[in-house]
Order: sequence, then structure tokens, then C-alpha cells
Amino acid sequence: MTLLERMAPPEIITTNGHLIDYLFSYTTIMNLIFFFFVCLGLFGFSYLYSSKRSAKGEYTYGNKKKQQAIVGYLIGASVFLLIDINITRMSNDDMLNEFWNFPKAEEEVIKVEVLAQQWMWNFRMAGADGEFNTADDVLTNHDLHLPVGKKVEFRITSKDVIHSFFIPNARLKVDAMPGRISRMWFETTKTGAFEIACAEMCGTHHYLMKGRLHVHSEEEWNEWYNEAQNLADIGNDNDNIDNFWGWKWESEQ
Ligand SMILES: [Cu+2]
Repeated sequence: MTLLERMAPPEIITTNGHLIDYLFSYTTIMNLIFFFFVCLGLFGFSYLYSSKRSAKGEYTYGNKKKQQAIVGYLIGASVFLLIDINITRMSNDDMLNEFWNFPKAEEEVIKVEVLAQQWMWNFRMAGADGEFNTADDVLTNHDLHLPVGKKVEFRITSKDVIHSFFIPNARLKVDAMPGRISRMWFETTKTGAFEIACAEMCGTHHYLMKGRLHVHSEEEWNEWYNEAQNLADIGNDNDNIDNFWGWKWESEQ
């Protein structure tokens, strides 16, 4: 693996992950452009007004108002408008139109409940009855299995401290907080195995909260899901609070 490949961001596996990369690229490029102008001014004026080329230094009482206005307001305003305001505008558009634009109730969505705990990820999907918190729920730890080409919605909470559910390949990260349900969604576009991480320092074994996201083809996933449901009866013990942490899924939460 070359250095450039190592520095490249993780492969994008969702329909809207590129929006985040675009924001990063835009910020970097705009900063490079302004950095170039700052260097041009710094080195240019150093050259123009070096001791060889100009008269001896003299005391000055500052710039005239007009010069101040041009330098101060023009440069300030262009940085503010091109970088600050534009990034705010673009990220707000992305938030409202994509990341907070959750799949509608009538759409086909894979629903996943996530419970973070020190130091593990618990995942829950509804079984054949489509209801959460029933005996046929499909539970997994660390590993999350999803089909490709489907919208997936997550409801995330925590059992103990604040964690952060982070899928780098999806460019998404949402805090998992006790007593509160956070939401997140994406649509998968690629099969494979990808990393899930906790992005909030949550205790001594924080590093152990490394999960795996497996994106399967639809047939493969169906096979896994059917098999997992058969196993569910054994794994789902209603009296065992450690296994039975789910909640009813409400369309507006
Ligand atoms: Cu954590």
C-alpha cells in the first residue's frame, strides 16, 4: 500500500457519504487559495520593500481610512462569505435534505436498534412479526449484518455512559446517550466488511468497542436473517434483562 493510498479516506459505502467528503475538499481548497494569497502578500511585500529597494524606514501614523476599508473589509468579507457562510449553507442543506431527511413510514426500511454499553455494541432487528421487543427479535453483538441497496434506519441509545456510534465508511457519527434515543439513517451501496467504532472516550476499554458492519447481497442477507430468526428463540430470554433491552419502534421518535 502506497503512502497516498494510506492517506486516502475510507471507501464510501452509502448514497450520501460523498457530501461530507465534498465539504472537506471545499474547505481544504478554499483554505489553500487564501493561504496562497497570504503568502503572496507576505513574501511579495517583503521583496518590494526590502532595504535595497526602498528608502530608510520612517514613522507612520497608520493607514488612511480608505486603505483600511479596502484591506480590512474586502479580505475579511471574502473569507467570511466564501468559506464560513458557504460551508454553513452547504452543511445545512445536506443536513435538511439528506441526513435529517429520514425514510418515510411507508418506505421499505431496515430498522435497527442499537444499544451501546461499556464496551460493546448490541444490535436488534425485528423478527418476522415486524415488531420490536418480541421473542423473535434478531440480536447480535459487535457484528451488524445489512443488505446492500436498502435504506437502514438506526435508533441508538446507551446503557451506561455516553458513547458515539461511528461508521467511517458511511461518514456518519451519532452520540449514544443514556435516557435518550438518537437517530441515523443511510442507504448502502457496496457489499463487504467495514469498521464500526466508538468515537467517544467511554472508559478504560473504549478501544474494545470495535464492531464490524457486514453488508451482504440481498439473497445472502435473507439467508442470514432467516437463520438468525430460528436462533432467536434460544437467545431471546424475556426474563434476562441483558438480552431484553429493546423498545417499541415508533415512527416519530
Ligand atoms: Cu464507547
